[in-house]
Amino acid sequence: NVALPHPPYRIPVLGDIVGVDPRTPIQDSTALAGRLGPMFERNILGRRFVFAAGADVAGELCDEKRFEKFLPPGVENLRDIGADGLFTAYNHEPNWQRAHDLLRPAFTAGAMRGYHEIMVDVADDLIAHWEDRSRAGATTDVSSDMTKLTLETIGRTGFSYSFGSFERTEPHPFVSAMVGALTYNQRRSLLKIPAFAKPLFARSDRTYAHNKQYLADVLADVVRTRRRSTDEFTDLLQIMMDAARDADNPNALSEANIGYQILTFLIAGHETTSGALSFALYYLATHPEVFERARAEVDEVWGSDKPEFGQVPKLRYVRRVLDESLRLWPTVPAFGRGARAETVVGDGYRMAAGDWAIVLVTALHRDPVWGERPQDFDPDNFLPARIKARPAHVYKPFGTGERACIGRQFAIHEAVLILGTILQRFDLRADPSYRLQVVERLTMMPTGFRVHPSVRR
Ligand code: MNH
Repeated sequence: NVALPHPPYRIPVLGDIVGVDPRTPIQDSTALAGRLGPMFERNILGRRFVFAAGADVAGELCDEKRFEKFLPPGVENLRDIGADGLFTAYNHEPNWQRAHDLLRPAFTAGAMRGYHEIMVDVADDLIAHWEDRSRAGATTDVSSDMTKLTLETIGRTGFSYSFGSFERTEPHPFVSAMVGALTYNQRRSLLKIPAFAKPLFARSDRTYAHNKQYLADVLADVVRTRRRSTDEFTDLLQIMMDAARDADNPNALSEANIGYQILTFLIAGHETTSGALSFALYYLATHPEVFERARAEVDEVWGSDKPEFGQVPKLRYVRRVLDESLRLWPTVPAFGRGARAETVVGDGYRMAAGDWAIVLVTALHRDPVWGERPQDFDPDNFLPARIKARPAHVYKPFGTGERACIGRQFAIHEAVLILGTILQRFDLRADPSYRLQVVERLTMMPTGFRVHPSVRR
């Protein structure tokens, strides 16, 4: 068996902790990939992380015959919140297949038609907010606004539940509780805290308990609100509640599991799309030639009308802007793969059944298969001819195989609709001195990025 390369300063017991920053594990690992090659390991306080960063080895790990989804420590910790909900379920847990079969029909391309009007309504809230900023001649924080937008969208489409995000100046406390819980779990996956040091972390443990309780309160309110209502609903929540009442439905979920699905969708359904929109707006605001080309397409396809459902996927160039943003900054930056049986990866790296590795999507997306300057932003990377010229499995923002993202079509419809709407109505000016800075909390998101929106004349 070949040994994998690791960072140069390895210390007994502590491992490769020189340069470990629990705030930026992905960006640090991506930088390491540049020096250590397509497959390498980091040993952090006795915990071993194997990374697949190159296109060839990542492609092997995406082979569903040899590998399956694995929950690395960062994701496994989230079971404390998501338990056997769709995202955090182990492959063998029966509720995964049940929830997947039950909810899959609500996520087909055609099903997006049913969400379109609500998505347009939420877009109107964003427009009104940005018109205010425009009138005031003020800037606005892009990630914070995109989070308002995507949280409202998943709340209203999936659960007919509004968080009133645009009526608030501060983020909804659901968002702060979620960010706190995600950040805590990311740190906990990297730093195993020895017993003697536990008291030092008592305060952050208490804050976490608090956040977790708040998330539970929100989910209870979502269910209570539904039970009180006499209206008719067809949303995700209703699909799950109706199945639970139907004794013949093999996909009926327990009340507890429905709760885990609600939290899973409220979190997975907004945080990642918010990041994707924020990165795309960053590139649009800093690449005037791309902005003009995208706007010309919107003008041609939409004119000044509100978009009909079928007009959204016609924005081919805007879609390429989104795809390219998710290439450079895949907002779910890594996923775990476990070997189904003993196998050999790359140049002789042997894995036993159950051994696992992390596909480092950030590094995969900057592999030399992406050209000589993979760090450059170029939406034409997603022209059909260029896609065809690349090997399979080199673009994985939505994961892979059976456990890939169920919300992919939803995210793409929402994001293209919003980017089109912004291009149609606003000029954007970014502070020229801003340097992209990215925060990690298992997901990635720009921070401190503000634009000055002005209503287009
Ligand atoms: Mn989503 C799984 C990325 C939007 C709901 N999502 C995944 C995975 C990736 C991913 C990667 C697989 C992770 C793994 O293998 O461990 N998701 C994204 C990105 C966006 C996104 C980059 C937006 C951009 N996701 C959404 C939206 C929803 C959603 C929107 C819901 C409305 N995602 C899920 C769920 C899963 C998932 C649920 C788990 C699916 C499963 O395991 O069956």
